[in-house]
Amino acid sequence: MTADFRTRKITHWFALTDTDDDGLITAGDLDRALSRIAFARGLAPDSDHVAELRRLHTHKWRLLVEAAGLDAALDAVTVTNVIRCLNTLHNTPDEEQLLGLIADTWFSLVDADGDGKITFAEFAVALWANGLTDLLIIEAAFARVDADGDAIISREEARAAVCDFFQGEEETGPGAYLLGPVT
Ligand SMILES: [Ca+2]
Ligand SMILES: [Ca+2]
Repeated sequence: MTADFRTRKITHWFALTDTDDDGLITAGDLDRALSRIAFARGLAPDSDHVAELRRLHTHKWRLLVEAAGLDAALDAVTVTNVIRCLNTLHNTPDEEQLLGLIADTWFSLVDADGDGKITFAEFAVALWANGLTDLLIIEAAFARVDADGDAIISREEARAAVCDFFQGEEETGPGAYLLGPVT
């Protein structure tokens, strides 16, 4: 039986985030993801900006681990852990808080010039760092997130897309294609 669309999206996100393919997301995976995007953006690894992004990443990691009801000292989660965690949180205020934080962290990572808008170029760099290199897929993903079609992803559009990615069941939702095609 094919899993529901929401579960498939979460599994897709997990596979992209599990950079060394060992079936676990560790703090190291998040750190590698951060390093890739910092590299793609030309940021110095020891810059204050990267330190701030790393702090946000660590905070997000702790929230996820704690929300999953796991030992806060745990340094690895499986896809089963993540799905159970997100199912437990589904439609609670804690889910709103976690997804809001994920959306804000994602926005800060992607908005390279910090002007509060994500351009197509900024978006493409971020998806490229996530392992998505097909320009047609990146264009389609951008168009879906840019709900009002002004060629800019606003904070609100980013938040709507991230929330839809982790919460929505609709294959036509604004976040459904955020990380490319979901199998
Ligand atoms: Ca920008
Ligand atoms: Ca827009």
